[in-house]
Amino acid sequence: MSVAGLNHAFGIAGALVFEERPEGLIEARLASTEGHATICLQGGHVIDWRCLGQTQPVLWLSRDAKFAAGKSIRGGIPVCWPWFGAYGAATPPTKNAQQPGDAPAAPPLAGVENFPTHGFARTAAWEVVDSGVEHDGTVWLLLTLSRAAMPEAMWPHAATLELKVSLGAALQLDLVSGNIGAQPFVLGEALHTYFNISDIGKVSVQGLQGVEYWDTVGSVESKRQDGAVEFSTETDRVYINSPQACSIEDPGFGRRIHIRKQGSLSTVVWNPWTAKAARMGDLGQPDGWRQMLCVESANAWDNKLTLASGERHTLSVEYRVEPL
Ligand code: TA6
Repeated sequence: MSVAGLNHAFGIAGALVFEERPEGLIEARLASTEGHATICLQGGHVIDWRCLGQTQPVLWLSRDAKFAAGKSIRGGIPVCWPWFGAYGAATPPTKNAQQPGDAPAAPPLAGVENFPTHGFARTAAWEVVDSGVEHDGTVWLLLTLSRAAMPEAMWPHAATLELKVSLGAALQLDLVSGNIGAQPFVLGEALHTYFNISDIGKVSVQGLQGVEYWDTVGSVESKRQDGAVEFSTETDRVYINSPQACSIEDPGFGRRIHIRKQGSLSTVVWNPWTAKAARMGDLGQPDGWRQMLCVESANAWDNKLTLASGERHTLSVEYRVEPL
């Protein structure tokens, strides 16, 4: 649908407008009395969120981010679906390789070596379904990834996927997966959120004390979190069986970012540090990586989901900023 068509059908004066970026991608800009957010329709990808009282954006977006058709955008909130990480990786390493999406004992799919990391949803064209403003001024946008946009060769399952983004004093995302086929399938997912922070050496993640995690830097090891998560080297951890809330404490920006979730049993904490950031090349050289921290609400590794025929699953997360 064209920008004009989208604005005619779903635009809301003073609250929601659709615009085309110079590179041709279409964005939805949400505005409430509490803040502003921008969503790129490609990927259902929230790329910006600024809230009242905060001079610094809450989400990090790489200055090297590409806005090209079919390219993942570095930053914001990528939607990882219908698998997390490399397709078919044996995660955790103690289990046999389970092809995400396949019912147990299904034959492996052809061409898996080319399947995109973190699934295809974040680079696919999503469609607008509905929009609205609540009585409290919360503005929301409902998007869907149609079955036609789900590559059959990678995902031979009858699935539905919707994302509702709600902007009020908090930012809330509801990712709803459905199995409309006759067979169960295994699903991995994450809202892979990049937070804008003052400096990776000055922040911590609170709330994961005592939680078991897979440390995936170097050889994969199972460990247990001792105290707050602090950063002094490449960090890439999948906290499992962790439904609880957590928060990012950022004294440099004088704020605490609360992350509250439902329907998510995994929390992924990631910062690439120097060497991996240099290899990735799109984190804003030379040290853009110091201003980002991913805390991702997921169902991954031990917590992959099996959706039975007719079943729906919602992963919800609410972000809220509190001044310190
Ligand atoms: O969620 C952490 C992670 O899996 C890291 O290992 C790193 O690969 C990151 O995601 C970014 O992945 P991407 O495919 O977006 O480059």
